[in-house]
Amino acid sequence: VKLFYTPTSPYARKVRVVAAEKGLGDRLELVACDLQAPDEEFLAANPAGKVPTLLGDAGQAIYDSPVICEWLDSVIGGPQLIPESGPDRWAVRRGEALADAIMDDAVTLMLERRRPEGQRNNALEQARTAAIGRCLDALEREIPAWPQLTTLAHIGAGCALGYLDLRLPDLDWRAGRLRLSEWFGDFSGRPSMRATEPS
Ligand SMILES: N[C@@H](CCC(=O)N[C@@H](CS)C(=O)NCC(=O)O)C(=O)O
Repeated sequence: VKLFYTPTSPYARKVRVVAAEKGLGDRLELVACDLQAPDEEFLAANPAGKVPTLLGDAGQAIYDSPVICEWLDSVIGGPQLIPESGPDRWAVRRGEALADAIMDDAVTLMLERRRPEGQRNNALEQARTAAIGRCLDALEREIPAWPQLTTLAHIGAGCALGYLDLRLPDLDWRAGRLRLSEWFGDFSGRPSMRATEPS
């Protein structure tokens, strides 16, 4: 199984943590991508040219990160990260979506901030910052209600928070969110999280 990724992509990190938690180990071949100069094999696999993109052993391409995570969870052995049915399934999928929303807004905000002064869209930055704050507040409320196991929701949340630390530390996401801060402190010590820390 081949994974096209970049070391700092939070979506790719989510997939790498899922693979590690599933015990995929060396069977996951990591292929670092240059998104400014994507190579042909990568673009043939995913016409959108986004990481993460996975190529299965039979050459089948799988994207984007929610689909890859579900695929890994269903075809690889190891602990189940997405409950099969019942209320827990929807709590986990919703938690995953919440984490993905933080990643989407954080990437948008980071790119906007990199634009030259004068071309930056302040209204957009304010709206995305406010959305990140609301999603973090929801995580602070919801995390205690998630299944008491490692699930895809926990992995997504861990990767989203790690990305905020990397790219938007000034947002100070821990302020006023004690439970989430403590939870992240524990969760980021997992071997799967430590092995995938953005460099
Ligand atoms: N919804 C996608 C988002 C993936 C994504 O936006 N990846 C970024 C890197 S963090 C990317 O590949 N950007 C390159 C581009 O948009 O051309 C997923 O969950 O996989």
